[in-house]
This record gives sequence, C-alpha cells and structure tokens, in this order.
Amino acid sequence: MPRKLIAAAAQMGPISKTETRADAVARLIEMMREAKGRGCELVVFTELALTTFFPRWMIEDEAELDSYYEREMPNSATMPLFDEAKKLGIGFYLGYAELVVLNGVKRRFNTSILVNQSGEIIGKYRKVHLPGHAEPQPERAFQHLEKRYFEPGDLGFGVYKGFGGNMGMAICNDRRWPETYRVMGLQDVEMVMLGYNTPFGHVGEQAMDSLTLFHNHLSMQAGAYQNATWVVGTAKCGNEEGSAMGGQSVIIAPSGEIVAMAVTVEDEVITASCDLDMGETYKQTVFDFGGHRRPEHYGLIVERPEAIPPS
Ligand code: CDT
Repeated sequence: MPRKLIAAAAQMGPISKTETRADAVARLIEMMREAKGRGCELVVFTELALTTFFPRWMIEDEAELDSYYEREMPNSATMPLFDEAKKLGIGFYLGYAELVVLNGVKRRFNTSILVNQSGEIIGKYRKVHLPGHAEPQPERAFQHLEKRYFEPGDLGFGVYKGFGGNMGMAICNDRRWPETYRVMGLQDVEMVMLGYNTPFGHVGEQAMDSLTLFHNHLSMQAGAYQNATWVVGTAKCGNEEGSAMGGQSVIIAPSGEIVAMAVTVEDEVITASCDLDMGETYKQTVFDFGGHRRPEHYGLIVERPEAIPPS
C-alpha cells in the first residue's frame, strides 16, 4: 500500500509594505482552501509569508524593525490560519520572522514551523544559511540584510514524523547547500519543505544573475535526487516594492524530476500526489547509503600524513 501524500506549494505574489498580517493571512487561507479542495493534506507556504521581504531595507528604527517579527506563534493575527487548518484537516509549513526575548536580550530568527492536520505545531526550524550582508551596501538599489536582522538558526536540520512520513524543513538560501539535504537525508527524510524569496540580480554578476531561475531548480533537484527525497519549494515572487523576485515554485520527486511547477508570479497553488515510498527504490539501489557511502574514506576525518614521503 503506497504512502501517498497529496501536497501543495502555495506560491505568493508580492506582499506590499502596507499590507497587514490580516491581509496576508487571508491570502494564505484562500490558498489553503484551494489546496484542500484539490485533496491536499499539506500546504507549503513561503519564507517570511506574513510580511513584505523587509531585509531589502536598512531599518534603523528598532520599533519599526520589531514590527516585522512574531513574538509568539500562533498569535492573534495567525490564529485564523491555525483555526482554518484544523477545521479543514490540513497541515501547513509557514515561514515568518521570529523574535525571542531571552534574559532581556532580543534574539531574531528566520523561522519556519510545521503544523499538523489538528492545528498543532509539530516541528520548528530556524534558518541556518543567512545570505547578504550585515552592513548596507550603498551601491545596491536593494539591500539584503539578513545577516543584520537574523542570527543563524540554533535548532539544526530536524526531521519530524508527520503526514505519514519523515518531514524536514529548510528556508531559502539553505536550498543551495548540499549539507542541508544531506543532514536530513541521513535522518531518512522523505519530504523537504522550503520557502524562498529570491530577488533577481542579487549577486551583482550578470553572468550568474542570468541563471537565477536555473540555479533555483538545479539546487533543489540535485538535493532531491541525491537524497532520494521529495522537495517542495515555494516562492514569494513578482514585483514586491520594486524588487523583482523569481517564482517557478516546484514539487520535485526523489528522481529529481519536477512534477508540478507554478507558471505565474502571483498567488498560485500547485499540487502533486507524492508517493513517500518512492525514495526507497533509490535508497535500495544507486543511493544505498549503508552499502555505498564511504565517509571513512572522504579524507575529512582521516588523519593526513605529516609530510609527503620523498619520491
Ligand atoms: N531569502 C534568501 O535567502 N534569498 C537568497 C538570495 C539573496 S542572496 C543575497 C537566495 O539564496 O535565494
């Protein structure tokens, strides 16, 4: 009996600076209902899904900066999303900016949670790979100040039991790093969920920037195939406050094949029926980790000789 999970990526078009949490949550709920209507048990929202992508600006006023973060989850603004999920019996991944006050010190994380079909949080992840800069770059039209506004996640890449399988989370820039998938692959992950906000031209090298959409898929397809896992990648995209961001949200099978892809840069739900057993075929053959991986020969943990012997 195959373990089928019907999953959705709920891509979001831009969220303007003036949109409230209630506005964003209403959009998420509408897409959640659409996903449920198509038989989904899980909907993957994007990174920082409740606000505009504020790291594009240098924000000096602390109260203004704080206004982009959630101090608790759920809270009064997001409770309608949790209530609707419970009513519909659908789970979700949600990205948001998290502010924790510990011993009077503010700690800021770029966070995602996994909520089950009963509306309970069953997993939490804090983004590890923070791109961009800590100081503004005057030559740039838009900043990317994630290094200023967040600290690296301290929860590791956990894998959670839920939705009939082993579920993992990552956030945006994490998707470019093989370690992200491998750490979860070594925990038998069967579906990696991630949201992203990827502005065009963010590197500042034309040759590389023209490959933004290619690199987006390349990294997720490679991560899926090499770790025999499903990957659901959900964009926030379109022209947000003058910054154009890539879309092409995808659902990728353990074969590395894209089985569903968004075609707009607006709110758009894509779905796929994901056989969670599919990865097992790969894990018993080409990616039999136990049989074929040789970490003891990778040279990382093996002592190197002090000096190369004379010839
Ligand atoms: N949000 C995020 O991590 N975006 C990065 C692009 C910006 S790098 C300056 C990404 O890897 O997609």
